[in-house]
Amino acid sequence: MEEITNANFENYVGLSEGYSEMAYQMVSHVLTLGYAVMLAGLLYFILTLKTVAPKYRMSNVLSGVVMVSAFLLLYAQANNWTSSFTFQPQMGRYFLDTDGDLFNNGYRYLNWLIDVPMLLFQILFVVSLTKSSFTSIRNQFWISGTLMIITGYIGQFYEVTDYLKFFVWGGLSTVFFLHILWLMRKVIQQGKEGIPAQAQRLLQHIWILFLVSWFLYPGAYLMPHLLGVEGTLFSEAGVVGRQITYTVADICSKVIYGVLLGQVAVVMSRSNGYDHRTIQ
Ligand code: RET
Repeated sequence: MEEITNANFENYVGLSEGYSEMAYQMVSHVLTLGYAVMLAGLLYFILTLKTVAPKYRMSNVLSGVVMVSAFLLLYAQANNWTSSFTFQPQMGRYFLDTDGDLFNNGYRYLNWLIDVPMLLFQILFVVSLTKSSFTSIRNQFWISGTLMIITGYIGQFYEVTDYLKFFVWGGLSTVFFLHILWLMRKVIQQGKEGIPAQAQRLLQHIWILFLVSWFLYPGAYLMPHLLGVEGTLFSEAGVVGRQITYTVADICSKVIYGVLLGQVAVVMSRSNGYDHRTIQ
């Protein structure tokens, strides 16, 4: 096999078996869906800004920041896919284009570097903490969020060539991830105290959405090694599965999360006497 060193497994599959038309197009389409949803989300968060009282508007603003950065980076990620593989008519499949750029999921990680702290801060503008300090939670979110991503970013370069490094960096990243989960649980528990029942229910849904969608990211990191020691997903099915997993996770953790937080803010605004339906 030619030497492609620390490349992601998408390149190894593209070099050996190549991609069928269906696998190649599914990845291309799901990546396109990803950035299109971010632009649609941006429109939604701008247009709903006035449905919440001014003190909650930072939540919409942060969702807007997340949408712009995700749109740009996912656009780059989608172009990276189409420029890395080319159709070979004699084989009827797509193969790695060895003249150009290889495919790398790193664009996503750099996007998370912006979005993860924003998504974590965002909830602090909607809920009120009863016991913990805003600044302390914000700083812990920021530090653990950044370290979780940087360690994972390094680890992903070794997913094919050095399992030890891959699992050690991934394990380190998981420690920071568990810290974030613990903090978020605390924020949601405290946030539920003394607010209307409808807002409490929404916060419970946000917690479940958060848990499920954030766990998809480490799942995608492990994708080439899932199902058996050899990794049955070290194949085009794994490649398609990984990009679908990332896109579902992105839509849930950025867009649906922002929409639900906006709904909590609407309920809270109304209970404080701000109702956008009756404001001229
Ligand atoms: C990594 C590396 C392997 C271990 C763990 C990871 C966790 C990643 C997470 C990413 C969340 C990203 C979000 C982005 C939204 O814009 C880095 C894959 C635990 C939880 C929410």
